[in-house]
Amino acid sequence: MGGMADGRLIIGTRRYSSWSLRGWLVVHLAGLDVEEVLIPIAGGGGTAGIKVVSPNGLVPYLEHRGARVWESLAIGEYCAEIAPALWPADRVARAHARSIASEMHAGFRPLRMAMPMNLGRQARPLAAPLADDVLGDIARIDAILSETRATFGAGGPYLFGAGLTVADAMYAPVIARFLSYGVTLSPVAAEYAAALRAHPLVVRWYDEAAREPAAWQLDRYESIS
Ligand SMILES: N[C@@H](CCC(=O)N[C@@H](CS)C(=O)NCC(=O)O)C(=O)O
Repeated sequence: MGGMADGRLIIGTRRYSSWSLRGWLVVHLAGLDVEEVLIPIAGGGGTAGIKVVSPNGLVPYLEHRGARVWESLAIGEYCAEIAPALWPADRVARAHARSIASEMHAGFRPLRMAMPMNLGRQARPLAAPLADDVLGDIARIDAILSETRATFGAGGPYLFGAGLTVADAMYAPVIARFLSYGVTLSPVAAEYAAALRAHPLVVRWYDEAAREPAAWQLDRYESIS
């Protein structure tokens, strides 16, 4: 507590908390001065410490200069008010960015269940064949990434060019899953995945995850073969 920060960002275990990564990215991209509070997650929505601080019982949760913001996409919108470059400047590009960000926020449950984010897992495919709904999710995400890069990405390596947007932050965890589980992507999507993984903030998140104590690791994720 204390210090001169403008608020706090509550996140979960970096190794697993895919939604926290989204919120953390947009807060850092917007340059908010907030204290970071990490509550190790118990998995399966059962973390008592998160339930008592966050309105929806989930992380990420942001408190900033009187504003209380939960749900990662709402945190993205809040940060984009402070740093408008978090959405593309062009109206048509911005409409596309909002659409794909919402699609990620609301969907792809089969993929999420089959491939939980685990930053300690590296390029190791699942032992069992992928179900059709998981394959469908992968194909749709690959198409989103490829089409967005081809249509809007000419100015740089990210979805909308030179800088990360809220949309990139929303897709960062699924990229981490693809890398962890060795999912084969089309060349354009694979190139984007590599660029996002190499972004300094993503590198920092992975480095900090690697330094988390082994006691925070959860068998339910580590035992997935
Ligand atoms: N729709 C929410 C989802 C947030 C969410 O599911 N967070 C998980 C961790 S990634 C959580 O807080 N789980 C609590 C727990 O495991 O106890 C958002 O966009 O922020």
